[in-house]
Amino acid sequence: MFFGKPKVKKENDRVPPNQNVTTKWPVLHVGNVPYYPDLTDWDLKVYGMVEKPTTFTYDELLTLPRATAQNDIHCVTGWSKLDNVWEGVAVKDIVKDVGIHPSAKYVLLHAEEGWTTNLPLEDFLKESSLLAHTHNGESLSPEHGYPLRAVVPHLYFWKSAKWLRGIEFLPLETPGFWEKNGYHMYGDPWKEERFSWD
Ligand SMILES: Nc1nc2c(c(=O)[nH]1)N[C@H]1C(S)=C(S)[C@@H](COP(=O)(O)O)O[C@H]1N2
Ligand SMILES: [Mo]
Repeated sequence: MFFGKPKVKKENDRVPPNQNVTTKWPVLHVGNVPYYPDLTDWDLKVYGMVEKPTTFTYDELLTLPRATAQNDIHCVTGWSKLDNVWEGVAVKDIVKDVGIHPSAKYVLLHAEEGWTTNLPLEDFLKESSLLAHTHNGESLSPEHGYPLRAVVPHLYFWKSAKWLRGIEFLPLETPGFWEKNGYHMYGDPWKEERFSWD
């Protein structure tokens, strides 16, 4: 009799090299946690190499189809957290009507206080990328990115900008905050692309 490989991935196959699984959720960022007593002053700008630059209010964002995703996150400092359930908006729904110009090849995500991170357009547009407002059934806490954060689970978690306020489409790759400070331009956890010299 033939027994196939088990369908469920073993935990080992899910944890990239030199990462440790935690059930806690560490808080990591530079700068201050922004607080929003109400969201009337909040918006999300989608701009750069697009036909129709668009500004979303929070209410407008909530009218878009609701996306749910389950994934694992891997922080460059060595912790991984498995089976996160996120709710929010799929990237493809945010960019649907903005008309990304064919010469746009990269994205720079802009957060509060001018914090940025860069990634290739193709990676941002991946099916698994989303803009999340909810984690494991609860609204994001201020520390984890309320009201909206990016979640790009296939790259190290520093690419997942908390307190997201802008999505800029660019023809050339522009390093973001950590990328300027020695982190890898791409950041594949399976290849351990932690630093620019890796
Ligand atoms: N705006 C902003 N987003 C950020 C960061 C930051 O400093 N500022 N740090 C990144 C890093 S290094 C990591 S590991 C994750 C941590 O997210 P968490 O605090 O929700 O675990 O957020 C990323 N997003
Ligand atoms: Mo990180």
